[in-house]
Amino acid sequence: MLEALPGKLPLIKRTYRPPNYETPLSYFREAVTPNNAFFVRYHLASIPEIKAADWRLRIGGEAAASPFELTLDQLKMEFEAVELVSVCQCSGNRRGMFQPHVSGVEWGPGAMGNAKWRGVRLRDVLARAGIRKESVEIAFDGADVPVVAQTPDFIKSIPAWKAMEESTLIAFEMNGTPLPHWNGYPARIVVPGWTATYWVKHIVSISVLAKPLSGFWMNPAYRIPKGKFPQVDRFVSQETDSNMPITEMVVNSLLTSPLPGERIRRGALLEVKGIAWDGGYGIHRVEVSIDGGRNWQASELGPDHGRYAFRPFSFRFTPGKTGALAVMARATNRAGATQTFELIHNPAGYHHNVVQRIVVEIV
Ligand SMILES: Nc1nc2c(c(=O)[nH]1)N[C@H]1C(S)=C(S)[C@@H](COP(=O)(O)O)O[C@H]1N2
Ligand SMILES: [Mo]
Repeated sequence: MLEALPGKLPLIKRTYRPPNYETPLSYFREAVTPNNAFFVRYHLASIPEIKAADWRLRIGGEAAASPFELTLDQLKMEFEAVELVSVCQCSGNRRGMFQPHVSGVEWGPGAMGNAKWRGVRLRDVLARAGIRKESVEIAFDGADVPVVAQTPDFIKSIPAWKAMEESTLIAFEMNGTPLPHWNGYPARIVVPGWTATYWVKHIVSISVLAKPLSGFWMNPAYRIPKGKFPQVDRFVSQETDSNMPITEMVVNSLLTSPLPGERIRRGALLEVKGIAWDGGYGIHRVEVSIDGGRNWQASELGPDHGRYAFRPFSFRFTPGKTGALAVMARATNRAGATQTFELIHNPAGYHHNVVQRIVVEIV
């Protein structure tokens, strides 16, 4: 069901309150996702419309030596601006395709997008607050709040080492314009490589913590079983004996053309196209199969917008006989990790990176 939020194009409505809207497949034919088609995900239903002049960002916490506050102008003027292209992907992207079914928002493949983010380095802002040696995590709180008191506020943290990486940003622009309201105006956290749960929108408070953050959205939410995924980044301060927080995205790809069920003429050139991405190692290759997975051939990779961005791929061939034809694509990253053929089941429905199989009709 397509429906437009104010300022957005019609998107696939998953829930209205809180707003959860998915990007239709056609927008992934472009390597950069337009702002007005970018997916929207919220856990809380009370989302204030923030005016730039009223907004303040507080930086503090028990392990910050000198807490302070910033206006939007100060954030933009007093720190060096940086730009990078990065995928923002919900941990639960493709959850709706889990078999057996798991509970949660029933996302198809469009709970993600790729944008050029402009902002300042989180570490530069933290440096001004003077991070003490005992700091373990940096916590983020946005301006949105729960509607009922039983719902916990959405507060997320990342390890101090990740906060200090030069790619971790406080972003105020997306694809050359101020962030859209639904994507975190006036500023959001950008954690390239890591799933979007850490990319807190409408950021109003950053806390330097001397002990691990507790709270529903850290545990039990956003956890994966230990040892089941080829996840490399560790969030050690949050690990338990059996599970750990989700961290970086696993390598994945999405076929954008042809579409399932499409009828294609025998003898006409068929172009298989799609995008591939991972948690920041960069895409090494994408192989395509046009015989249901028996044989695999290298596709051609498109422009490289950096190791955190969507990498387009394409593969051309001319189908020689009529009938059903299964197209598949499998991405491998520069760390040697590749997509799975079998779903790695987990109770929250995260990290779905099963190789797709699209059947078209050659006529
Ligand atoms: N303030 C706030 N930030 C948030 C969330 C939220 O509920 N509130 N959800 C997170 C999750 S789980 C995702 S997937 C991304 C979605 O980003 P988008 O809405 O810009 O696409 O925002 C993250 N940041
Ligand atoms: Mo998410």
